[in-house]
Amino acid sequence: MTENKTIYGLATPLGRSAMAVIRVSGPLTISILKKIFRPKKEYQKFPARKIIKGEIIDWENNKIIDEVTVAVYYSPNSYTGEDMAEIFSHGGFYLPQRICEILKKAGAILAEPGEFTKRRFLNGKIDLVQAEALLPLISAQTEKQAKMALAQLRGEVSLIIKNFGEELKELLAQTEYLIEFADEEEAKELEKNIKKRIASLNEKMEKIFKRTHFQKKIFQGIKVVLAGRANVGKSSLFNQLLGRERAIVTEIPGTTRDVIEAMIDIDGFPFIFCDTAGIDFNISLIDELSVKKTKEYLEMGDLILLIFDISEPPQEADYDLLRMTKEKDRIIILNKKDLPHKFPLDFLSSEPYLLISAKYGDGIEEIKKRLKKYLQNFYSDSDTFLFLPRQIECLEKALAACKNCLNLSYWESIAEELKEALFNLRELLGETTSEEILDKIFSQFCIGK
Ligand SMILES: Nc1nc2c(ncn2[C@@H]2O[C@H](COP(=O)(O)OP(=O)(O)OP(=O)(O)O)[C@@H](O)[C@H]2O)c(=O)[nH]1
Ligand SMILES: [Mg+2]
Repeated sequence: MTENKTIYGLATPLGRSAMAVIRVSGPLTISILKKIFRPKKEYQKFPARKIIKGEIIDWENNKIIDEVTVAVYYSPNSYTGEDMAEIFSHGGFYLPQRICEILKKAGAILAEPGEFTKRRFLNGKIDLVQAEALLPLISAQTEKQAKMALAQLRGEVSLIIKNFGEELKELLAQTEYLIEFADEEEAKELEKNIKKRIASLNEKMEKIFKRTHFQKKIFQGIKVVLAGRANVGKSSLFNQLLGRERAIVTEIPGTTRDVIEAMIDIDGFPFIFCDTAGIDFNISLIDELSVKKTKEYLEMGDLILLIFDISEPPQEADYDLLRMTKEKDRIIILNKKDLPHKFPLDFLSSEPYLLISAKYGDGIEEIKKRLKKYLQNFYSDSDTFLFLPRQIECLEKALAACKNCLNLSYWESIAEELKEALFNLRELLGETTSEEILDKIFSQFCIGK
């Protein structure tokens, strides 16, 4: 058990910076601090949650290491729930590491990745959904990603899950009463009532579950694949969407070989654009591999921007592309509108399209508008956000068990399914999660988190 050891960890990255933050947590925090920290003012007891000015010293030779400020938190009113200190030192490479060395010499041990948050979780300050939200929050690149993570961190999601759990507990108690005690008259009414409540719970969980698929995608970035024949203007459009010359554009067909990916933020939503090799360019081994890769991206893309050159009649590969992406979400784009049109529109069998000129940046805003609209079908700021695979899997299992109840007639079996549903919701919140899974989750964090 490392739980009652006193740990330290750097909460900020090493490197040139004005400041660094070093955290200490555990029962020896105060005695270690007394050894290594010389405050400007004398204190009987370090005041809680106040900024205390002073120096970090190497007490063995009385050398001053750095001028710092320190904040002290007493158990249970701290991040981890234990006694804690945060040392605000100067940044850079040397000083923060030197202070860590002093902490080690004074008896603290280096924290494992995520150990501060793990202790916070184990001390009951947050549940697992809230703990898991931290990593997405600090790695969020767009407004919506941050919003989704913050909603989890604030406990908004957990509250809803807890309410589902409470409802399941009540249903389970009623079902058990029904099995053990209810007389015939009473049973009829109760059976009806329980089934009705299970159906309603089922509906609520299903509503949330249906949104998780896209929430996961938003969290990871929506993959938009630009596809088309060689030379239709995929890379030109890619660059326009990015607002910079990221991909090489030439008049030579087959310019793009490997897939190029880049993330852009459209109104807070992260889109990962993938520029691909022209699908019809197939003369050498490299081309063959390029085409294979493009096809893989066509499979895994969330949305395809299917690009045709309006200045040329459709070719075999255009038909292939239309067919290959038939089942996918796609936006048809007719490029090079500035040139004479030689592309018959009946080729598209009345599927809507956007007419653009990638070279001159004409029609780009309309594409962005369409992308935003595409996501609005799957996202609302007031959603309940569950977007990590583990979370979705728990909800899915709970929902499946709840659904089973509706098709069962033996009340003993229904009680079992209700227990299974409850177990999975508790798993979601980390109430029944194994040490092994917890270790896996927290090991993805950085040391000082
Ligand atoms: N007139 C005109 N030319 C365009 C337009 N868009 C692209 N082009 C030209 O078409 C040629 C090919 O453009 P790219 O963007 O490299 O086409 P691509 O689809 O990426 O081609 P590959 O990488 O070879 O598959 C270049 O000479 C572009 O300048 C457009 O809207 N109008
Ligand atoms: Mg290209």
